[in-house]
Amino acid sequence: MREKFIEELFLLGEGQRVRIAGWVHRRRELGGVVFIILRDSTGVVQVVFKRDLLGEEQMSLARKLTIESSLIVEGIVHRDERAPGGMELHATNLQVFNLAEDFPLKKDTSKEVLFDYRHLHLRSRKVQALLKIRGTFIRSLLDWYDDHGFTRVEAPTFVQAAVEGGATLFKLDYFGRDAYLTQSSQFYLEALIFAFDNVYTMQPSFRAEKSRTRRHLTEFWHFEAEMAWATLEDMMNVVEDSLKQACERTYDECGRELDLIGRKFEPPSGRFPRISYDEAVEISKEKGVDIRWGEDLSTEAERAISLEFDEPIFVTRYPKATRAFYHKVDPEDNRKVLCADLLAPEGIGEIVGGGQRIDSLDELVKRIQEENLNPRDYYWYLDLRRYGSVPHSGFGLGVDRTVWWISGTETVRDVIPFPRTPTRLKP
Ligand code: NSS
Repeated sequence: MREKFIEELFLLGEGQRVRIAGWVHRRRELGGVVFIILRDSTGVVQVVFKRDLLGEEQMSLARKLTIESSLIVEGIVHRDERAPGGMELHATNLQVFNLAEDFPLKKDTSKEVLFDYRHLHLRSRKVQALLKIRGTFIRSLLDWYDDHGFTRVEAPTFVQAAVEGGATLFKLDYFGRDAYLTQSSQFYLEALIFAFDNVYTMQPSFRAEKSRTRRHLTEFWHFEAEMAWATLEDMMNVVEDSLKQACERTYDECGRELDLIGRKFEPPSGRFPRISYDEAVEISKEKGVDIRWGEDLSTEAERAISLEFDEPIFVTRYPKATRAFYHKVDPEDNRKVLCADLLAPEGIGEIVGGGQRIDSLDELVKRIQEENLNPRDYYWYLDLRRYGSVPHSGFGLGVDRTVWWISGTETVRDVIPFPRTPTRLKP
């Protein structure tokens, strides 16, 4: 129905005729002339409605236009330095598709109400920019894996056993049996490496995290990769290389969007520092965080550490008790496991968690029993250690958290179209 998107108008010459479509972003009337800022997915343009070009009937239609009304307009390109972007469209024909009711979102609408109206608020130029950054980051990340010999796979959402511990499981009734929403596709990816060596997936994971924090969603987008014949170090190299390229491309392609949200994002360029859990605990203590060796890094500890660095940092080899049962024990210190978290800078904290997996059947059975889990629930996962087991490693990257870091917004909720939290199930 349209001939051009708005951003294409700025390439047209004086006097050219064109038909565009969009929504009323702003409107004002001055001396009988109606000025509309029209918006589509590519940008905004000023459209001028004057009686001499439109006639009385269409002019009275233009006067009635409300915010978010949808319309198709034909007009003539007019170069004018006073117009935003140096160009405006002088309307010759107006077709109103929907005269919008009074738009409920105003300048002073509170943040919580904006989330109640997320289905409308996501038209705002700011949310639009954030979601564009998100889309660009995801595409750039997946490109890296497609270009480096990884096969894309999928895993089920309904599962029968926990990956990351029972505390955050969403339980549901599955035709009279207990089932859960998946916390991670990791175990399925581990099965798939025997067919494809290197695999990845990106799909939602679910966590019943009761606390409402700036960095938790109950449903989040999880990018996960798993690699056969790979050590913890191999895994960290893959995370680093892919994340650097994805950040760089997002920066290159989303300059306009980053400007629009006022974000000065520097894509990481140097090597990501790698520090041990022991060093992380020392840094946290120096910064006044209350932490004892053996505990997981708290949000405050992660924050303190990540503020010390300009690049994302890997923290490696945490105590066994802080990690899920599937982690391989560190051969150099059996109190620890071969794992790594990547902490984003600026106080953001963990965006990636992963490590090397237990590859021995006996060791895995022992760890499952130690955690008071039922080995029968993990029969197929154990089979992977019976038939051609290999050293292997993998990780999960929180897509929402990573985009949150890139865009520097207040909370992780800002960068997903329809956030799910303990208190939010709509829209
Ligand atoms: O729990 S993780 O640290 N690790 C796993 O689930 C592994 N089984 C992944 C794997 O090795 N294949 O979660 C991974 C990442 C974590 O670093 C966060 O960035 C993100 O997933 N994550 C979340 N993002 C948003 N909200 C919540 N609640 C959340 N939980 C984890």
